[in-house]
Amino acid sequence: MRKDLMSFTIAHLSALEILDSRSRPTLQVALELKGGVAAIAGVPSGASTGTREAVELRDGDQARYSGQGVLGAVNNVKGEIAEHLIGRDFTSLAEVDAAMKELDGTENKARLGANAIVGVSMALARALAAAEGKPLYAWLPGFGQSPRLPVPCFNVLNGGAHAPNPLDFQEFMVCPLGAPSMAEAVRAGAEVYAALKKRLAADGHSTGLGDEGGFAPNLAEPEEVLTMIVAAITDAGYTPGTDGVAIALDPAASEFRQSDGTYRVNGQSLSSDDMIERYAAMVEAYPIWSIEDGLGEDDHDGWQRLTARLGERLQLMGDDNFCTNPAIISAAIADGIANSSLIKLNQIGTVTETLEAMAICHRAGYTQMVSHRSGETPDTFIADLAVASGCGQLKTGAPARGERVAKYNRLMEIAASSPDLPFGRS
Ligand code: 2PG
Ligand code: MG
Repeated sequence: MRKDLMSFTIAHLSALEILDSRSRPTLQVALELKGGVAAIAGVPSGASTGTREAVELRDGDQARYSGQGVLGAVNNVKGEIAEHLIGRDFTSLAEVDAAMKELDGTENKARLGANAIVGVSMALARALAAAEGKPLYAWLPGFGQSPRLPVPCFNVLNGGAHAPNPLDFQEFMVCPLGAPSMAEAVRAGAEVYAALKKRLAADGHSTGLGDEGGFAPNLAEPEEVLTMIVAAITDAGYTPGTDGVAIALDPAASEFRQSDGTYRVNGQSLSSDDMIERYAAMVEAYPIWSIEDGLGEDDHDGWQRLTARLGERLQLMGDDNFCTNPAIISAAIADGIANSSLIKLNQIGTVTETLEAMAICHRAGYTQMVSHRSGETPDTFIADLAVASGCGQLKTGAPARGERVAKYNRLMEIAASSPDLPFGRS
């Protein structure tokens, strides 16, 4: 076993075009180490993407999947990447990730595709863990935070780019911060979700679902949604707030920022400062503890003012403006922007750089939340990543739809097999 740790060789590498949860093509990567240990990984894909994310390579051939095919990325795994990696001796995942980055040769993995590279990186991490006989969460390297089970943030109501309703804000999450255990936190999420469904139906709203499994009713005013969610938390028998079930928002404001720099919310045109005061009022009226992408990714000065105004009181998280990119996050920290970062593997394109981004946040006192994408596969890598990193927070959609539930179920499985792991925010 020790030998595997010191040095390993990739014997086979392959990829397949599969469908994600939104019926768009993505990659499944299969990797085998010399010695026979094999692993696969499914690559996630976003809809509300930051402009500086690593590039997801799509074929652009309009005759297939309206240009969304990923056969080019598949061929890059089976061709160039496989030729570069197979048969060589490596001693760490970081070495392989660096070798792929170098082979790609661009700043943003645009040549080979971040979707191709991240699939290989994830499959290799899984294979190396298996070769050492460890579960992935116990193998992934930490960086100072000890492993813990994360608070799950359930996206129970979808809008923005994830639903065809008039709601501009993208995500309304319920977070059982006060739950005593992983299993009780999942239970709270599911019970609030069921209570919300009942309320929506009773008020004559649709209970159809958005891309992340949250309801997508015909509501347009964010405060109206918040009122309904607080009522659902109470209906389900929980206390709204950080001692019980609190609310996290991801407005994904880049998506409704206009070319003149204003924000369009339910037909109203708001300046950055209007938005900041709107959030300040929301935080007074509702049990909100975290806001992600409250302003647009290019609204640098607005973000500084938002952080100065509400940063003491709230978790303010960068996503579209941070892109899990160590260099971008370092610059934002220096500029006093946000106090937390969302973490998505495919935004940066390797497991190693993802961990580096988390380490940078940790050193600066920025919290981190591991995240799914709106387009997912049943792959549960992020559940293990959240535990291994010890960041204490994970969002992976509603407690509904197989590709979301798979991650929550994985967390409960880890909790059951490792009863000593602490649970909750760090
Ligand atoms: C986000 C994500 C995940 P997408 O904005 O945080 O919820 O959405 O994957 O569409 O970028
Ligand atoms: Mg986001």
